Amino acid sequence: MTSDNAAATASAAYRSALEVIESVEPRIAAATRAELADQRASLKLIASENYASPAVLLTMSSFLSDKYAEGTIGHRFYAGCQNVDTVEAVAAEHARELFDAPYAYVQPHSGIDANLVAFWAILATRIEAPTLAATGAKGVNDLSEDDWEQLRARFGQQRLLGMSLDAGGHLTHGFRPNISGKMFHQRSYGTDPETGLLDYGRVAAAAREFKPLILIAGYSAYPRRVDFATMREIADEVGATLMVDMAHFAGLVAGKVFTGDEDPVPHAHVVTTTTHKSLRGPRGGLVLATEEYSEAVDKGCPMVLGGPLSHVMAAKAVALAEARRPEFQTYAADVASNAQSLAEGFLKRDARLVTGGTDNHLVLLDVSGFGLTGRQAESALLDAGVVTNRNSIPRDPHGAWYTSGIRLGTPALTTRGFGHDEFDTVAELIVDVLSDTKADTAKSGSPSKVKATTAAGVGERVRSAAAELLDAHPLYPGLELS
Ligand code: DSN
Repeated sequence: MTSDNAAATASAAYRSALEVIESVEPRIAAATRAELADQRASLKLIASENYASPAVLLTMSSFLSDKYAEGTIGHRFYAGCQNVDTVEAVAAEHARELFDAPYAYVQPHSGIDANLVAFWAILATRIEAPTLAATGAKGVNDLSEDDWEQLRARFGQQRLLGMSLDAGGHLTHGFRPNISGKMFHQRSYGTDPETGLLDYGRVAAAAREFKPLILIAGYSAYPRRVDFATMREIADEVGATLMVDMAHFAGLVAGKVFTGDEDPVPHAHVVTTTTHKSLRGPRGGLVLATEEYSEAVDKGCPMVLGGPLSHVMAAKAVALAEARRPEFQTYAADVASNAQSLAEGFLKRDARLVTGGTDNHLVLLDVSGFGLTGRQAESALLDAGVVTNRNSIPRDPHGAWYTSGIRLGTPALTTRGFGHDEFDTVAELIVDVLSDTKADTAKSGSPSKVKATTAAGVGERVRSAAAELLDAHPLYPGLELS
């Protein structure tokens, strides 16, 4: 199909679907149309968002949603799952081939779910099996209440070492308000106070002292690459399982930007990811594992997951098939080189970046130099049509809610076709807004709780400059809803 034909076919499909929806609940049809209009009209720089293809999006609107299929391929708790088996097997096959992984599990509904499956699988493989052997039980169903009590006590004493939230780690990596910080005794490793970079010597020292069951690598706001071979050496030295959460950079792994020591799959025991960020698939998660952990991962549903979303697994299969095409490697390389252009655009305008730059898909802008908190900057940028999210920076004086940083990523706008010049202009527009935004600190002693005001006319000027860029790179070109 040519791209013109594909756009015409997708337009017809969406128009028909919206007509059907409109006849039942017009407000939902209207919100769906409005969301496309909003996304088309804004500079989307949220590092964890992207635009999936019409093929991926359309795959989710299907009859597969109507089927219950708890369990796993060929072993379901419901009858009549042959088509779901096909869908799950095709998605898993694409995931294994794309990432060169021995085993893939495509059921998780999100990245947090994928991490829960991984935690359970690691506990089940590392702790449950020896305990089962000691009790003489053949399986989990044979365990007595006393055995379970012992297991719970043993689980409670396990340790997790992950990257701290303010250094760029994720809340599921042991942050207290998340279950990961409650299931495990938790400790974090940070980054070097001078450079903001990961210091593997310090990670190793923390691992030697803490002796975690699980060492987690991966991040959601660290703008640099990670040496997973070294992380594996550290894990092996202390007998830990290396779990890598590649939710943010799975697209760069799939697109062969991260290879060798920077590809987590050959080094980690278990790898988790979302499918909707740089991987550009539907909203969801997946887990890759070595054979040793595969049996326990396969029990993710119903152990910690609700029934699989078969229509989303189908869309994962379509997205993973797209990611296996050569053009996805070009896309991934562009995501990384565009992030460099964005970083250079900030640096030449004297803005401060955490770690001084980037070599992945995101930059972390320290907005304290503009006299703003992350929350004030996020809000001023949103008013000018630039969608970002506030983010802590290492040792952030304003904490995780107000923050001192803005996280910006290139995956979405690269999908729209933005290149180096456009990202340089994006940096210029952001610096314009932030330079002309002043916090009203006179009203309160705390700069974190007050509003900031952008000088008159700046928002309009930036909106109009952004509109020029966006018009030149339309989202879903040729797709018309009316
Ligand atoms: N929502 C993801 C992100 O923005 O990084 C993390 O859960």
